Amino acid sequence: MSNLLRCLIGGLCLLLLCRQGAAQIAPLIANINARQTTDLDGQWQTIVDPYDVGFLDYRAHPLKNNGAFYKNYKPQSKADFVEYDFDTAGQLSVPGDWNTQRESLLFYEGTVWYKRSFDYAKSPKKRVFLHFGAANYLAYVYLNGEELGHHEGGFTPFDFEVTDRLQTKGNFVILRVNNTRAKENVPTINTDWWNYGGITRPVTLVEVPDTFIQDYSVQLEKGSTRQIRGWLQLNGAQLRQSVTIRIPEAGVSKTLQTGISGRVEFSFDADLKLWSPENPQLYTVNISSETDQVTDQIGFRSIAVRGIDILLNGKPLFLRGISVHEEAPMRSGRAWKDDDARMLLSWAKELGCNFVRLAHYPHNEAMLRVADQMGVLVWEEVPVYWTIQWENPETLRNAQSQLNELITRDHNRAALIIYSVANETPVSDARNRFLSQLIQQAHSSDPTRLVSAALQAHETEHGNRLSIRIDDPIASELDVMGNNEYIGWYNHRISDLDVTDWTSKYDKPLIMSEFGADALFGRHGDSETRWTEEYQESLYEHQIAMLRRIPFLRGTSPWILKDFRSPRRTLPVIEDYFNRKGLVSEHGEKKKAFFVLQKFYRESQIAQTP
Ligand code: GCB
Repeated sequence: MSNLLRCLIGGLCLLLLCRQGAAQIAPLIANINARQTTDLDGQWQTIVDPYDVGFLDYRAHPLKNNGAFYKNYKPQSKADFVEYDFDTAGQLSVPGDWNTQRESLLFYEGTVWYKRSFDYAKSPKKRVFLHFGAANYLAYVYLNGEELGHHEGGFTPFDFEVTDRLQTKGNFVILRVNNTRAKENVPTINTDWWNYGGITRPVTLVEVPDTFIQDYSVQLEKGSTRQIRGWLQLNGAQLRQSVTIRIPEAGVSKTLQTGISGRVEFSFDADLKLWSPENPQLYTVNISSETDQVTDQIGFRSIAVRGIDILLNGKPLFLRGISVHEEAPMRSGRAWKDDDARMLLSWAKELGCNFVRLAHYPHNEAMLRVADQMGVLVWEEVPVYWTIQWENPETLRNAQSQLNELITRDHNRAALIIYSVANETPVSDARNRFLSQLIQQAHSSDPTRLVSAALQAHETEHGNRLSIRIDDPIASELDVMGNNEYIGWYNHRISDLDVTDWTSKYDKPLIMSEFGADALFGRHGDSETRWTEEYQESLYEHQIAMLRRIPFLRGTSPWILKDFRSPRRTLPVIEDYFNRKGLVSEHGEKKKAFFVLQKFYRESQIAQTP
């Protein structure tokens, strides 16, 4: 085959790896923290632009002249008309949501422009990528007055190659970040969480060699506890190379050859100490090619389902979980750093958890890294929440792209065992088709993990008993069924939990992915008085008694670890725009129900210890 043909095929494969519809966006680079990076975090100049005057002219056409804010144009004479100025505008911290940094922005939904200047001395023969951990929701990115591209979806990473656009001095990067809700978006306009806007995760310049290791998977083969199966993808001009995978502590060293598209797949045996919540063993894995090398910390464990059981490393397991929103533990706003992850997961551990459900969208990467280190199993989720536009192909493409970015970022994390593709979505043919495509995508992109969704079962009354049957057509395609129920809060009374029976049409494990009740920390009363710690405590007691009677239950993740902000929650004094179903208040105070769940988990742990 001629070299020209090889290059063409290689180039085509790389193009296919780029996400559809966002051609300017570069393929994601795995494990950027192990790369040579320059962080662009800190104070950025910002302009709040509710009418998008820096983006559209008064006829709503895109601005191309010097009035466009991304040009960062400065008056050339005293008569020059320029109606914006980043240099004298206010600042916001990056990473960070804008809502909790400035009182006037708490409820703000619209555009904020961000600008940051930097110098950059690029090493010869290196390529540079501008990487964003996340920006909610829509981000247009410009460098030195030119558009790099845009990204949709508020919770996943994206990057742009800037190798040929960087100057040694005086670069400026500008973003238009817009968090306006829209029906066709993912999520759609209606949610029960705060629509935090801004550049909510770190911004980094990543420097890599001309041909670099773009991504790799080093994981145990599904169902195996000793066979490693994986692949590696190079990016650049020199796509055929010899590459080596080394795990020194396990005595592994394998040298392989990439094909014309820069990819190689591999499979070999290794004698490994398996990762588990009790022993979160991580191995240093060195991956090198002729032009590049990268080191990761990877744990090896197997996760599978057999009938109604979930098997971790071949042994049945009960997932003692808790649902978590991505809100900082002891300050306001979005969580994004290691310390946040460590504190949230420490609370989960104190509860006795071996599992967390990261609801309702992809959380930051630090959460996964810290879960790997602390030994906490993870359910990750895409924001296909409530009523998405099931018939809209653009909405599906958007959900697929967010799922793809999530899988690409986290597919080497041992902690991650479940991808959830939806939360409380009403059954219809269009919804079933939509979810079916996401389920297939998750299974084919990452065959080593389980796929779930938080469903809602419906009940019938039989005399004085309540009967609930899990019978959702999409469940037949899931590995694990999730189910949310609010018996004793949104429907029925707490005492009805004592007469509720569960059945399922499917021979599959169930995780009760939500139940709960709101309680304001420090508000007391009897167990029938709403909003009190005693009501919440009683609901947990009766829920747990009911859960113990579900034969196919293999996990729980009650709603929720900590009180979180939600614009739906308007009740003065009690809610004040917080969902109060937390077991911990927004200030870290533990409510009575915390200790009820802790007791249940301690008992389950003892029952499970061999
Ligand atoms: C649910 C949703 C969750 C809400 C929760 C609630 O069913 O999945 O996002 O926050 O109920 O508190 O109502």
